[in-house]
Amino acid sequence: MAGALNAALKDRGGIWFGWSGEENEEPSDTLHLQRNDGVTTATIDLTTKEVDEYYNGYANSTLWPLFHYRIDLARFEQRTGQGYERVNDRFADSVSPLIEPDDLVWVHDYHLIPLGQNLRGRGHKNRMGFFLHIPWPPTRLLTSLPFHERLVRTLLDYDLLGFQTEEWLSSFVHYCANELGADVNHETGEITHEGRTVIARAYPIGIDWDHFQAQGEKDEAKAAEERFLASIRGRTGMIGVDRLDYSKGLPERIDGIGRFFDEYPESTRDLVFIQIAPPSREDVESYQKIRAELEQKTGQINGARSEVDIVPIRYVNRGYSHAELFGFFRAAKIGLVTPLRDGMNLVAKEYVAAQNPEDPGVLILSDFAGAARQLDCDGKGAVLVNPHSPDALCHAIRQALDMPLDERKSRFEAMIATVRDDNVVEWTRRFCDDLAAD
Ligand code: ADQ
Repeated sequence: MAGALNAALKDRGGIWFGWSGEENEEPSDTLHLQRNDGVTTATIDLTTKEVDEYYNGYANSTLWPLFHYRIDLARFEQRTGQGYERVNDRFADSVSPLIEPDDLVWVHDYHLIPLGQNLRGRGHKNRMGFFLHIPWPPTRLLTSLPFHERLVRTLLDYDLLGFQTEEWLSSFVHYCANELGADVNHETGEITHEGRTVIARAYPIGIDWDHFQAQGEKDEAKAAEERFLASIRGRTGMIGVDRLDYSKGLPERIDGIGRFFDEYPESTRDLVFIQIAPPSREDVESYQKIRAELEQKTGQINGARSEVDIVPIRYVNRGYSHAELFGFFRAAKIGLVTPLRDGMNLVAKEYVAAQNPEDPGVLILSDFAGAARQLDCDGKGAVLVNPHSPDALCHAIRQALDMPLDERKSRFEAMIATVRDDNVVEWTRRFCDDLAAD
């Protein structure tokens, strides 16, 4: 997300405001202003308590799991909910003096849902938009959130709301119509409630195509591709690249690969799976658990199937640059992107963007990623799977390994046009044009 927004700001100018990522024991209102690579950022620090309640607490232990349909992992604590509201209020205090009357205000993601309302309370009449990078959950899931209505009502103070897909949009519209009793115009996307109208639409995000292609031209990308190929010594490489997050379906993916090796034991000589998954949100307990689970599952399969010269699954717990990822994606003949739920998933698009058009790899993609709506291309693009089913994953891997070059090419050609054309610059243009239109 950060990469996408950086590109947007470089293109259009403006100020990026948010948390600095730093935490202090004592509260401080100091605004850090910086100019880097054509982009001005204004950030504030948070206290340790605020990070605990707002970031690790309400944003990442309540909203993130709930919005990814994981009510079993969601924690509902009044203390963290209040911390979330307080921090959003503090953000509004800090950013308010920076806003000129004719500025467009574009707020991003679940950490900042109430910010627009807080700014309205400080007298700002600007055009304000909000984009949600993650799914919007079905109404009956959302109503399990205490004070859900209070949270959703804050969204009605924006002028424009953006969602990644029609599915998340329609869940939001359903909530407004059924829980709030709002009037909905399905043609225009207008939602009217208590005299105010907000427009809600789908704006599927894309990759920074030009930047990513430029990364692919670098020596670093070529070196990464060669290193990957040298390491698999003539076997077929299959790759997964994800933040280490339970929404990404990593243990389920390993189960599917385990099923494949059970079904085709001889294939440990032909296929190697490389999973790159740098840790994220390590202070949150559910993230520590997922890491342990993944290590255990990978260890089990490798323990059962390795030989002195063969390790079927390689699990790499660190991040790589986009240039290196480009090289790895190009070297891997299968890209495995199987989240249980994902707003969009840009890795799927990056995998396609990195392929050699003369000999492209196969993308296996979860039906529950927003990206599936764009990359399935009427059944002739990505190979769609149900990520919960080890059998489905096993069959998809078999299909990918057996796929003739002609079919790989035609699937690639179906996908590449949307990956190239529906890019992040286009996404920003669409959203900002709609936001600016009165
Ligand atoms: P994320 O959940 O972070 O983003 P995703 O879109 O897959 O998910 O990835 C974002 C970026 O992180 C990609 O550019 C990718 O290359 C990079 N990345 C992932 N794993 C990496 C690794 N191991 N090393 C280096 N880089 C890595 C949220 C939502 C998504 C939505 C995006 C953008 O959860 O659904 O697509 O925002 O809106």
